[in-house]
Amino acid sequence: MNSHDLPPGADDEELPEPPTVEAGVPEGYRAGFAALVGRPNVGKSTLLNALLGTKLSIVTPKPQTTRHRIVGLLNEPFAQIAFVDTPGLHSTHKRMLNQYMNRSAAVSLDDADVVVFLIEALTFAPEDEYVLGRIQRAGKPSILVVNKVDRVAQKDRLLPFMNELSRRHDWKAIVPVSASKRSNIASLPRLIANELPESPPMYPPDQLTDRSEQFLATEIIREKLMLRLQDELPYGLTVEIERWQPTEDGRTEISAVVWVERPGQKVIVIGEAGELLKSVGRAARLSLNQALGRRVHLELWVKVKENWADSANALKAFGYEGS
Ligand SMILES: Nc1nc2c(ncn2[C@@H]2O[C@H](COP(=O)(O)OP(=O)(O)O)[C@@H](O)[C@H]2O)c(=O)[nH]1
Ligand SMILES: [Mg+2]
Repeated sequence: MNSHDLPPGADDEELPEPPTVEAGVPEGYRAGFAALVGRPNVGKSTLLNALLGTKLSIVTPKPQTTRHRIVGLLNEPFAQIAFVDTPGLHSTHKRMLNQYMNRSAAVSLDDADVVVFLIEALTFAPEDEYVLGRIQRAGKPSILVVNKVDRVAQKDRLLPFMNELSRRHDWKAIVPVSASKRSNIASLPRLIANELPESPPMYPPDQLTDRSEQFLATEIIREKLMLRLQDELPYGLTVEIERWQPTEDGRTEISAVVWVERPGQKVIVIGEAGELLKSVGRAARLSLNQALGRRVHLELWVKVKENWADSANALKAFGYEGS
């Protein structure tokens, strides 16, 4: 993934010296990957959206909302930072889907130039300890972001907390923030860029993400479902785009399937008189209009595939493959 690394054989004698400064790139310009890591629910996706100033990664109050790795690109005059939002690293590997999520987070850590480790203010749980262990083994420059400081009533408790953590690891910086209120995040791009290699940009400057519109659409629909469903059900569903058809008048017709694991779940997702699914459809359509910058027509269907989250074939078919 480090596309700015020199290709193999770049030191062969026949090859001309690579130019040290690319045309149009200011001296000292940097580019690279910054992995956002932390246990589920610490606010990684919220921070990514806050830094990009746009909603890219879905957010719900439920842990393990993010299932896929997603790259969000921040272009600054001095750097291009490719933020990698990851599913939270967690130490329990219950199902095949969870293993995929953990693998995907671990790969991001291995591929990163710099690690941004999020924790919640005044909390350092065993799961945080687990992630810190992974970071220390990865041996990358790391920045500690102490999130959700808006929830701390006694601000004087923050400093001792951060002092304690500063002794745990050789951090490049420790930054207290509130991702959801976007407070104190302005210094982060510069601190992160300092740890990136000097390199021309890796992606075109107008690109926001490495993911397709179809992918973003499935994520938005899943977010609206997760926000409306209780208990375990949000973890038993996934969304697949069945039809994606631009129309002559500039709209996009989208037909998507919500896959659940059991017939009983289908009844719940549809809701009484179809109300729940209708409300998900409405909310998703509004959000899609905004995300895609054009009007969409959205149709949702609910179908059952028994135990898809534990089936290698189903996971692959639904896009949970590789990392
Ligand atoms: N109070 C507060 N809540 C936050 C903050 N950042 C994120 N959250 C909430 O924490 C929950 C999990 O956020 P999310 O970004 O999905 O966490 P992730 O699992 O690490 O990606 C959501 O309900 C967010 O609204 C913050 O700075 N302050
Ligand atoms: Mg997330």
